[in-house]
Amino acid sequence: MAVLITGASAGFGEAMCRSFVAAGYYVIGAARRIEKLEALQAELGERFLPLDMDVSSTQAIDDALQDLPEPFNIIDGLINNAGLALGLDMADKAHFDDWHTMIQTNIVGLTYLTHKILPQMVERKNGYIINLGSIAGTYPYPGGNVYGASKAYVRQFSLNLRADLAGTHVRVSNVEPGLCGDTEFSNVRFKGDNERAAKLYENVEFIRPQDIADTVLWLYQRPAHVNVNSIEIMPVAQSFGALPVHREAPPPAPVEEDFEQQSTSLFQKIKSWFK
Ligand code: 8X3
Repeated sequence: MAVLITGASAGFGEAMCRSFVAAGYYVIGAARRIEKLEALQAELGERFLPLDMDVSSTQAIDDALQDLPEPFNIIDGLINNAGLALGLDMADKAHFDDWHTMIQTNIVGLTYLTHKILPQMVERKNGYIINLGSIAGTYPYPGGNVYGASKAYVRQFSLNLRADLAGTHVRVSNVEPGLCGDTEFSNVRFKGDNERAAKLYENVEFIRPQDIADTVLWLYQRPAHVNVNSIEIMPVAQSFGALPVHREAPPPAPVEEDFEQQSTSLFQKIKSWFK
């Protein structure tokens, strides 16, 4: 029996692989960058299986999951961690390709993998799906457009799975982190503008991958009768602001004289001509 963790080559995923192996689980770490996973395997040993998988491609998911060796072929934990944000432009300036990639990875990939693994969990009446959502799925912010919408999907999908899975003993949680550093998240979002990415974390005590890995492992180790539906985590340094209100003075109303005033002023004018 194993736990499958996507996005395992860096950040949250990598930290989760270490934590879960250290806790005694068999872990499949899935990602596109196989060389990073192999380095992780050299460190973690035989409890860790590197899996070359691009979650944005349903075909790649099918291919990767064929012929998993024992004991990795029985997956009782699925941690849908792979996902990305691309760009922070306003909706009218954003690139559709970026929107498409986010939808394909954060929504389609996560949904397809869940659809693929879920039946075996239901059949065995045992399983746990932990999705990585985001505070962006609850709180809108400028430039969050499709990224936030994709995480709102993950949030609602997680809750709807709970509704469908009643009586199956399969658990589902949505983990919703806020500002997290020491990951590639912002470097990817800003497309390699590492200076801009670094600025976001300047003088901020941010959440770290290990904080998320600790939380996910804690969830996984709750007793079988406990389901934490969602868990929202922010650094203490991050909080909420007032909702902005755009104010614009109305244009001055045209001055309309009434008929009596108009005729009086016209009469005065004509009178003045004969003076
Ligand atoms: C990451 C958190 O605030 O950058 O999902 O959207 S945020």
